[in-house]
Amino acid sequence: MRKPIIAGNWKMHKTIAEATGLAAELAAAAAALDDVEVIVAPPFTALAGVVGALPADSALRVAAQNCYCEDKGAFTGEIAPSMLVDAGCSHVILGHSERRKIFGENDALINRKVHAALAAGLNVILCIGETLEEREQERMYDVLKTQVSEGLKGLAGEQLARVVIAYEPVWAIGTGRTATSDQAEEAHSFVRGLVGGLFGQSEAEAMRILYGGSVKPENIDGLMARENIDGALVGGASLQAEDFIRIMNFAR
Ligand code: G2H
Repeated sequence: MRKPIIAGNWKMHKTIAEATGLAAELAAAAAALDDVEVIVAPPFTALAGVVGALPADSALRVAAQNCYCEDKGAFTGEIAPSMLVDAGCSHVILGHSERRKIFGENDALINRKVHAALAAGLNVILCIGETLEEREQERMYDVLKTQVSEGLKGLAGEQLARVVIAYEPVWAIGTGRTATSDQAEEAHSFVRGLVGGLFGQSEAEAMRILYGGSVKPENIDGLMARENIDGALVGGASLQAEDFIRIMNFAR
């Protein structure tokens, strides 16, 4: 049985005070849910504040939204994986489509980041997903295959166990247009098959694959009902406690 994960990606939203307040509310709700892993990804400036505001035994885990692939050095504006560990993070989101599209990140760089994050002891949420154009040109499977095989290249068993994949079709991100549960299940099942082909059947069975793209309290139920959907990476609907707590509760 794969334990479901509900992760909130706050993107470039929230002051330190707003982030710590929301995290405290979510931590209280997460404490009652021992069958769901709940993760929040505040902006960098709020990470240490959020971790500091949580009770020592909090079930809420904290992720960063990105990191660099070096441990230190002259990389102005970048954050090392070890700095995220120092701030109290347990996870990092890598390869989000906004990083790929707006900041030009490619699979090779993302793979270096995955290795660096895992080496520092972080868990990785690796985002993949096709654009609308790629889907319409029937290149979706090729794109997913490349993103999975390049993103996970060179990983061994123990490291792979600390990776979660988030399938986020780019055309569904922040658009209000969610993939149907059939479309999502089809992609998730394909991705699980890819992991199986690359690493083995038991690794594929153990891999949590989250869906992301306009997840809301109204559509989480249908997504979670599907065999290969193990949770969600939630953007817009993770910014208020009420919606996110409803989503957390649907995932049980
Ligand atoms: C996809 C998702 C969170 P939203 O980016 O990663 O955002 O739920 O707003 O589409």
